[in-house]
Order: sequence, then structure tokens, then C-alpha cells
Amino acid sequence: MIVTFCCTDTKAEPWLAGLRAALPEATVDVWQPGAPPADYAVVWTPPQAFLDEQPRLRALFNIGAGVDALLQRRIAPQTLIVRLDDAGMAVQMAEYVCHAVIRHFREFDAYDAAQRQGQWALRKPRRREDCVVGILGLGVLGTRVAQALRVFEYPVLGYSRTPKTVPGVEVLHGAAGLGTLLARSQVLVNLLPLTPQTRGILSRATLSRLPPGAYLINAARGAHLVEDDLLALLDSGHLSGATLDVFATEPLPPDHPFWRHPRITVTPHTAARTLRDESIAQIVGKIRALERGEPISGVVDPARGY
Ligand code: NDP
Ligand code: OXD
Repeated sequence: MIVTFCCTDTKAEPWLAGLRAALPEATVDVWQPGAPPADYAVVWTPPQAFLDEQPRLRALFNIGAGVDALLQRRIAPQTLIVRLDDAGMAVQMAEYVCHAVIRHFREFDAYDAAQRQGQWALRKPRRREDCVVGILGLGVLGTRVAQALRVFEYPVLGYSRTPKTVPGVEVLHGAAGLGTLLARSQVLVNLLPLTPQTRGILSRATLSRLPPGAYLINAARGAHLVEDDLLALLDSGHLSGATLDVFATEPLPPDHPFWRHPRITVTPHTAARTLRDESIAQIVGKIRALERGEPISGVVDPARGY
């Protein structure tokens, strides 16, 4: 069995060592042009040249949850495209979003500012039932985030493409469902995959349907957000602030207005990091299942886009 590693912006050696240890029967190498064709590949934004040289590839394992970049490539229809299926990402995303929601709801930025002034300044408690959190995307990550927010007793609305049930969460879908979620969400969290249907979904048209003073958290993809529309809605006061982990251009350019905006928190695409050991264990488990002829989870539907 040949397993090829073809990941841009990723240090190969530790991945190769982990894959070789877990799959001693396989030949595991970094792709070079002209290398023998692979049975399985571990990839992140691989070049088209790699895919064009793979006549017998059974599965491509993406070392992230989002496959939007991978689906830009031409991939043979018989090759399974497999996303990371949690592998330690969901709990990180739950931490990230809960941190941002709690920081906003409990006004910790205001307490930080008061400390800098040496002021012991109590703020009026806010009503938790007024802090409705709407989550766009109730998949592996969105569902875990919804469950974590429920532990803190925030009312949670969720939005998915198809109807679904998540205990303690009011789940909406369809165009009417989106309108209802937007009208009621004091905090909007985006955890949708980037597809032709969701690109630009965080625009003036949608964000202006949030209640005045609403807060935005985007931890999915930068291309979901129309950045100038966010700036305009913050400047008009319709939105109170935003926490952003992902951007149209990454790294965020040094002169980008988000860096210095007083009501935007920027983090460098770190909400839920790929954890190498967990990812290798999951990928190797799936290779073994495929070799036994068993089905695996996390297979992407290219037509659906996620
Ligand atoms: P999943 O594929 O598990 O879930 C996607 C969810 O979005 C599903 O609930 C799906 O609905 C819903 N959805 C898809 N299209 C639409 C649509 N057109 N309208 C309404 N709902 C829709 O994804 P994950 O939860 O694993 O990840 C989500 C995204 O998070 C990734 O695609 C990636 O871009 C981003 N990400 C960001 C990271 C970071 O560090 N910032 C790290 C990892 C991922 P249904 O349930 O009906 O299928
Ligand atoms: C991912 C990511 O998609 O890191 O996994 O954003």
C-alpha cells in the first residue's frame, strides 16, 4: 500500500513518522512529481499536478474539516474525499465560541478597560434569556458548540440545510428559518461550510436583520463575510462587535482595518486546530476500515460541497 503526504504549509516529518508507525506495512512518503501513484493520500490544498498523477487513488484524507479549497481541484469521481471528523476540533471550537460569547455577554472588555483606569465599576447584570445565540451550521462543530453553550444556559437557535434535532436547541432550516433565526439572535455564530450557497451569507442583507446591538462570531471561512458590510454595520451602531477567526485574505494583511477596529477581535485562524496525533489515528482507522471493505464516516459529497 502506498500512502502519499501532500500538504502545503505543513511540516511533513512528524506526519510521516506518525503515519509510518501506525501503518508499518505501507510505504509512506511526501509526494514528488513522478512518484509512484498512491492508494491513499493525506492532503491539504494539494497541487492539481499531484491529483493528475493518481490513477488508482482510493481516498483523499483532508487534514481539516473544511474541504472548500480541495473541491476547487479536479478529482477523479471514484476517489473518496474524506474530511477530518472532529479529531479533537469540536471541543476547541466549543471553547473558542463560548469564550467569545461569555466575554461579550459578561462585558469583560469593559472590566478590562475599568481595570486599566483603576476603577472598581460594577455593571448591571444582563438577562441570560435575552442573549439568544443563533448558530449557522449544525454539523460536527456547530452541534458541539450548541451543546457547550447550553451548559451555560444560553438560549440557542440552530440553522441547518436539512431538518434535524439537537436536544435543547431550536433548529430551523430553509429561507424562512434563516429569517427567524436572524430576527431573534443577539449573537450570531457562523459555522457553515463554504459552498456556492453560503459564500457571502454574512452580508448587509442578512446582518441587518439581526436585532440592534447584535454581536457576530465568524469561525468558518472568511469568504462567508462581506467585510465592508460588517464595517458599515459596526460604524452605524447596528452591530455591537465581532470576533473573527477567518478572513478573505489570510494572513490578514497588516493594513487591514480589522486589526485596529475597537470593536473587532481578530484571531489568526486558530479556533480549532488540526491535532496531528488525533488526526493520524482517525485517518489510519479509516484506511484500515476501507481495506476491510467497511464504510467510513466523514465522506464528502462533492455535489453538496461539504
Ligand atoms: P459539517 O459539514 O459537519 O456541518 C455543516 C453544517 O452546515 C451542517 O449542519 C449543514 O446542514 C449546514 N449547511 C451546509 N450548507 C448549508 C446551507 N446552504 N444552508 C444551511 N445550512 C447549511 O461541518 P463542520 O461543523 O465540521 O465544520 C464547519 C466549517 O467550519 C468547515 O467547513 C470549515 O470551513 C470551518 N472550520 C473552521 C476552523 C477554524 O479553525 N476556524 C476549523 C475547522 C473547520 P445539514 O446538517 O443539513 O447537512
Ligand atoms: C479546517 C480549518 O477546515 O482548519 O479544518 O479551517
